[in-house]
Amino acid sequence: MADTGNNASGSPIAALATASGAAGICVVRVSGEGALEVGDRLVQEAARKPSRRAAGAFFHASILHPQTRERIDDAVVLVYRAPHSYTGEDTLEIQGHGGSLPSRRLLDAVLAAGARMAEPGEFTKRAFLNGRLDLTQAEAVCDFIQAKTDRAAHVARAQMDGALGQKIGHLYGQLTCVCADVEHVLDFDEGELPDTFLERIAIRLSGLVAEAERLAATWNEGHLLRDGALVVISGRPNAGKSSLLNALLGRNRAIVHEVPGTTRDVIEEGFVLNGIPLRLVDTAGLRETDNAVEREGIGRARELMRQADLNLHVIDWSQPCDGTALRELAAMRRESVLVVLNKKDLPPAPAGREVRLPEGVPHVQASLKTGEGLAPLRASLAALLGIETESQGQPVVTLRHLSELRLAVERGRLAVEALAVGADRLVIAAGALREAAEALGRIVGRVYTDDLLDTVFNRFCVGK
Ligand SMILES: Nc1nc2c(ncn2[C@@H]2O[C@H](COP(=O)(O)OP(=O)(O)O)[C@@H](O)[C@H]2O)c(=O)[nH]1
Ligand SMILES: [Mg+2]
Repeated sequence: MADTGNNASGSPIAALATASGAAGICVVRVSGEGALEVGDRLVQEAARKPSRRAAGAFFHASILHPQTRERIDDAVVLVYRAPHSYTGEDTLEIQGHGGSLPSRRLLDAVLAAGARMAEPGEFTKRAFLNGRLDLTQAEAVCDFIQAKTDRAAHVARAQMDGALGQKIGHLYGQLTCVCADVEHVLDFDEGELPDTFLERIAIRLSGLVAEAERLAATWNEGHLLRDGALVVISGRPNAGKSSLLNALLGRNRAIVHEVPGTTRDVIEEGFVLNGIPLRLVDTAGLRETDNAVEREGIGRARELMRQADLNLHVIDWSQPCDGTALRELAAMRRESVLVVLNKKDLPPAPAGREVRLPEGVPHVQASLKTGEGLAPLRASLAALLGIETESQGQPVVTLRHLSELRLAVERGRLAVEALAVGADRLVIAAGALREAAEALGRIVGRVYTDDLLDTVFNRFCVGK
């Protein structure tokens, strides 16, 4: 446990804040106690020493290497003073010319002037420790940088503004109140308690548990927004798998050919559906074969099918149903498959040999040649992935948040049950409520350990 309200400054850290490589400018950021003095050792002109400048000042200066006195570059220097900076510490931003060598030389000079290289996410970690943002806001910074779609960026931006942190913070506050009430009741004699007192606490608590459950249910969307969904196209050779990839992408990415076994390797393309990034994969057709290359391709296909968030299993409805396609289907998890009955422009297989799907398997009919059925196919795909609506800006949780929410829900329910039994279970209820509150506290970082901070900030890049 720790108090995040203090304004502690660490020793000065530095990192390149911009990506390395050819660019107009690069920004080296220095933060911590003594950051401005690090700047003093770099700036040549006596009148422009950063420690003598007011907060918000920016000026042009010649940058010298503090030991060799070599002129490194000229730069624009920005001065921030604690607590009014990203980290809450004294901070300098030095904007030099871009390019990998100039930026490396500038960073080297800054390190030689007394800063140490920052660890991944250390600037944001210091911002958290100085109470500039809560843990969910810090995590959102990383999500925002890594966002692959507008929708993901929008959700991350809202989380940076505190959308999730406020909800969790509110729940945490309420739960702490309930916990205090229960602990308060512990001091009473049983006869002194109003009849419905425990009942009223239990009702309040049930509402909080339901709210935690609602938040936990946003995990699927959060996972898809952050990690994307793996959608694997499978089926027998010539069923129309490559045609499906092309149709969804809207361009001829994969070779479509009447010769069975054309696609042997795995073809993967990015694709956005309702603001969710999808990894769409076309695979080798599933069949028995002596060809070693094709067999390898089929092996890879099966591996991907196991990992898929959704399998699009293509079946040619004009061909007599063969047992293999249905056996493949039976081996897939029901909730992760959508069958595409393709070639609807052709007559069906002869009577008695039509494709008959097992009861309850989600399926759509289409002709990937004419494009018929593509819109319902997209809609079913979205529905099965649980992304049919664009719930813009709703907070969505991560796996870390989910496991804490689950713990809170579990302990919350335990407390509700204990309250229902009555006064002799109050100690159990109070203990469960404390654990529930702590779980929520860890989500926003009101309660934390070094291990928790490591888990959160190790995902970051250096310089953020
Ligand atoms: N008539 C008809 N032919 C199709 C349809 N979809 C694909 N084909 C044809 O079926 C053959 C195999 O298609 P392809 O996409 O390469 O199948 P894959 O082996 O499963 O990747 C090609 O000659 C396609 O033109 C369709 O809806 N109707
Ligand atoms: Mg193919």
